[in-house]
Amino acid sequence: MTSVDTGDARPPSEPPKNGHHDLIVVANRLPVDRKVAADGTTSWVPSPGGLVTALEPVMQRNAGAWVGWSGSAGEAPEPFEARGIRLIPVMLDEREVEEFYEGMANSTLWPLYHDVVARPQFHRSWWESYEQVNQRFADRAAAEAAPNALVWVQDYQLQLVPQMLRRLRPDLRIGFFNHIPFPPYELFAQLPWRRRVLEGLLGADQLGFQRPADANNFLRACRRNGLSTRRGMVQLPGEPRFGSPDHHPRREVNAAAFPISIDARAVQELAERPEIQMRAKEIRRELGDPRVVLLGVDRLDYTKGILHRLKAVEELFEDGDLEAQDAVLVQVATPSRERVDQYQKMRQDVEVTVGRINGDYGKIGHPAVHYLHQAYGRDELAALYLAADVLLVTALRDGMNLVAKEYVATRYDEGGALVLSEFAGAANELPQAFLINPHDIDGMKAQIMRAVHVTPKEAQRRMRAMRRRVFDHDVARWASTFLKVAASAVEPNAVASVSPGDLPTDTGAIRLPVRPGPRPDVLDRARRALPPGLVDDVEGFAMHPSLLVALDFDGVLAPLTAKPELSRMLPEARSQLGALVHVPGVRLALVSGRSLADLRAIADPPPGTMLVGSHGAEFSDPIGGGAASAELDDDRRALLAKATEELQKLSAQHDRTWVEMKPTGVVLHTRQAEAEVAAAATKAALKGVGSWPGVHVTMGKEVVELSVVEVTKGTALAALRQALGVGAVMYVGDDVTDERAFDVMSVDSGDVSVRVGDGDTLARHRLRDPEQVATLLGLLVDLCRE
Ligand code: GDG
Repeated sequence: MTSVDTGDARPPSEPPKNGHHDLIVVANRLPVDRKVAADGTTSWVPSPGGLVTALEPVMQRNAGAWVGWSGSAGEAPEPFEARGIRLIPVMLDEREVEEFYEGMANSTLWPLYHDVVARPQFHRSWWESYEQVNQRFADRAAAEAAPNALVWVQDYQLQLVPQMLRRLRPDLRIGFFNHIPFPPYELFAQLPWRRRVLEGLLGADQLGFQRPADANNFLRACRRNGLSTRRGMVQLPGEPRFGSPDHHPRREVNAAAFPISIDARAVQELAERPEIQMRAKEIRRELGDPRVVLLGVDRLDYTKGILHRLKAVEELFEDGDLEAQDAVLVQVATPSRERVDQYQKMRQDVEVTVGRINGDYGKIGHPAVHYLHQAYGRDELAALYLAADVLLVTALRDGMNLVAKEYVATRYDEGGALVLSEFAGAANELPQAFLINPHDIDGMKAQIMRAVHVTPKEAQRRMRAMRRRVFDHDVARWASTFLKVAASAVEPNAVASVSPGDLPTDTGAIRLPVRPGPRPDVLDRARRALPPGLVDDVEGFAMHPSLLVALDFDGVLAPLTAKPELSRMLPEARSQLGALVHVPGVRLALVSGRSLADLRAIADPPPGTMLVGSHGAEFSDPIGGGAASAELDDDRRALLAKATEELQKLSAQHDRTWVEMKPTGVVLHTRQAEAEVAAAATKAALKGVGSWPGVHVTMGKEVVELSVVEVTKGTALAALRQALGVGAVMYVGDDVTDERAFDVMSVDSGDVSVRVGDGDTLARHRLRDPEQVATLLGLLVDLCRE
């Protein structure tokens, strides 16, 4: 029996008096800073930071209370109201600021949780201070909370509060959200107090993380410490009952991903104000009307990859890809944690680098980098976002990164381009950004230049998809989703009053649809054979209770051949699909440009696989095994007949091309023709039938598809998702036509998109060949069977 102590079933020796707030947020900082004016008067101003930006609207709407530190050492002010929120200050003395805040929080946990990009320091006195301060926050929240209130504890500074609070007030429902990543166990294990941290967190009913991978890391840490987990629920053994061989019933704690967001509408409304638009124009003028404005907005923090970004930009100036006359980087670096050594060192490095770039590449009146070590108002930030052609988010590790989402929400004009680190949580949701690995300087340079040169149409397509995601999943939705699941947590006292034998199978605890985590050896093996980022995402994907795995056939499951009729699925892929199709909750589909009949004959998939042919115009009936295709009205049928006739004529004039007829379209194949003939035939088809009204063109590999109904693999995938009501989708494709599918992947954090082979893509991951796809399927089978 493990001795993990989560504060269960321990009535407080002296129950504190109940307060009267039904919703309490407990966070390290209050959402304000105290400003002292020259005449000595004090006022409170909103303070910058992701957390404040995220929670303010929710708190205002719920008339809740916020328990936090005011930001200055010494006596805490009395509770007060600011921006419609009841603020309850907690005191930190000078030593606690050093040991709890600058020490344990910002010099131990922050670097440890951000992949150790700086070296974490471990000091026992800091830990003691961390415990003391956490207790103070817990005491204060316990005193303010109404009976059965919901208390939402925020972030890594307060990981012990849930357990402390549960001991003081077993009646409360407790949620905890971690704004920063939760590290892989191999790193977390460095923490001398790792077990205490786990116990602290497990005092909550509901734990929220930014990405599925973070929730998984947490669940794995629990397992490594002797707890069992099932479907995202950590199972806590109960306390022994006094004088009885029984135990109190166990409690279950759920850990899941709740990616945070922004108040997108408010951000857009600000950007639409005429004075902000004028200011944006003025900023460009003040910068000397350059052709390209690159922008970075970050707290000056080593996790944000500012030095990596500067290196890439410096090399672009050096290579002549950017010229200081017509390109400029504006870097807003908001002062942050200025008393912490690592931050001082980092500031020096950034400033030396900016100085060097300007010395080498600036011109009189045209510095290459405008470096602004200042905090700005939201108005000015909005104008900067509007003025920027490209926003650079190059974090080495970032829980989410709200700046990326703010930029997207600001761009109501659907302009601008986002370069986004794949190590920011936001990359899970915004795969249409120009994704980069900030450690790969050449790759980052190439992506920055792609973003600089993107056509307005392409930029608009990407921005539109990203905006859809950010507006659909805004902060109100984030908060209400989290609060809803946290609020539905079982009342602990009620559970504690029944004996284990009486417990219903469903204790009423929140059961989020999450599968248990995999064995580490499965993942280690997979990481040797597949890109590690893909393995992480698949791990999160496999946790959804209902999945759709959809794959193109040619080039994905079967190697490409000169003669398509000879295509065969790799045996390894077939055997994995055969296993996958039997996993409860998993639906399997092949989505191909081939006609349905052709696909069925050539692919010969395991029974139970759904088939989508002709790019979505035909689909098999998943239950009955029959087939259906889009119904054509008389006009369309006539159009198709005319198009077929015309294309057949054209094919007759071009050697070794041929025409394939499909129920809703007609296809010109040029694969076997001489290159020049193929090009001429393609051109003629596009200029001719392809330009007719009502005819929709899809370009494939050496095929021109002309359809009289507008279907794409994208519409097919969206329809499948809706019809099956699945939680997350994996799509693997190799062709330009598959890009339409990647484009509709509702970018739900669980979706996984994979492109096989080269070529520009919207997919988040890339694999070399069908052999690797088979390996990926094997991983998925392993994860789903766990
Ligand atoms: C943590 C996690 C996670 C910045 N400079 C100014 C200013 N800001 C605002 C931005 C944005 C916020 O601060 C920064 O949020 P981020 O998400 O980018 O980063 P962190 O501060 O590190 O936040 C992060 C976040 O928590 C939420 O969970 O996304 O991963 O590290 O809103 O606009 N705002 C103003 N002036 C500035 O100069 N007004």
